[in-house]
Amino acid sequence: MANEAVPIPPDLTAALRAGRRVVVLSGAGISAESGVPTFRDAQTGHWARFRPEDLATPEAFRRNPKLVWDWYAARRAQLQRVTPNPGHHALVQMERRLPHFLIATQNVDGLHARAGSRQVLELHGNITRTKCFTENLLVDAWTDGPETPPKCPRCGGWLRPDVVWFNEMLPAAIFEEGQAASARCEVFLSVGTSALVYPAASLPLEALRAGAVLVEINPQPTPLTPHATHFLCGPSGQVLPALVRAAWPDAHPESAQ
Ligand code: BJW
Repeated sequence: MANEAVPIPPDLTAALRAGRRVVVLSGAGISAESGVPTFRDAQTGHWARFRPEDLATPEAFRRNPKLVWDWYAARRAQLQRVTPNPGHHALVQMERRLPHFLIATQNVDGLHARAGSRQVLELHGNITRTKCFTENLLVDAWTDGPETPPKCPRCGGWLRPDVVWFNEMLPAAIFEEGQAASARCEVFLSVGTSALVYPAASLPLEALRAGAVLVEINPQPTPLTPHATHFLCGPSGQVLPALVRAAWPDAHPESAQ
């Protein structure tokens, strides 16, 4: 893993200081330093222990709704024990200094908002929300009965987390906003994502096609790396604060303030 010494390209620092339009695509890696497991990292990722087709598809939920509900309930409980890390905080500092700044996150953990980021598109939903599997409507409250998952108070269907599983469409308006912002931005940061899951992984490519500088921040190369203008190799909890400090030396990017 790279460390604090990761060199920050001067043209990138200058672009940030000049207030260029910035879009960030974040993935599970940005929350790794908060203690939230990624999906595809060997040993520690969810998919090292479980098969996605058993837990993260509508078919899996139909087959074994209790298994899927319990897995998400355990992840929700774990999220209550973690806090945003310096990578999340650095993006808050960036947003405060840039007139056009947007985070499109694949994460369902809500940590960007908890850190204080305001312009956040949740492409894959949010694990703390619950909706009806039958009618797709959000549900705020329900009565726990003998069965798991609990039932929708309106129609009696199963309840499920409001996240996007494989073979499901992303929320259309949210994804379209991400696409439009990507096509307009001047700097695109792809942070902590394996860039394997579509359509989210198409956003950096759209930005590049439209002429943006593409910056990837990740301790490992990904399929996006050969396309990146700059590959800043290292954990986002170190690289993002270093980037903010290089652009705005008066900033204190590690903290929540
Ligand atoms: C660090 C770090 C540190 C570590 N600092 N970095 C064949 C080809 C192309 C596409 C498809 C295909 N077959 C099927 C598809 C479509 C499919 C897809 O893309 N599949 C690919 C896997 C092949 N996509 C879909 O199904 C999507 N819907 C769709 O396409 O709709 C149209 C359609 C409708 C009907 C039928 C068919 C199509 C929906 C995708 C939904 C993804 N859902 C999940 C679960 C969400 C809920 C939950 O949390 O449980 O989203 S899967 C999982 O992957 C999760 C993530 O958001 C997503 C992306 O993962 P991410 O964030 O990149 O994490 P990792 O673990 O992969 O990577 C972590 C990275 O961090 C690594 O690079 C590390 O190195 C790095 N890292 N520590 C910085 N400290």
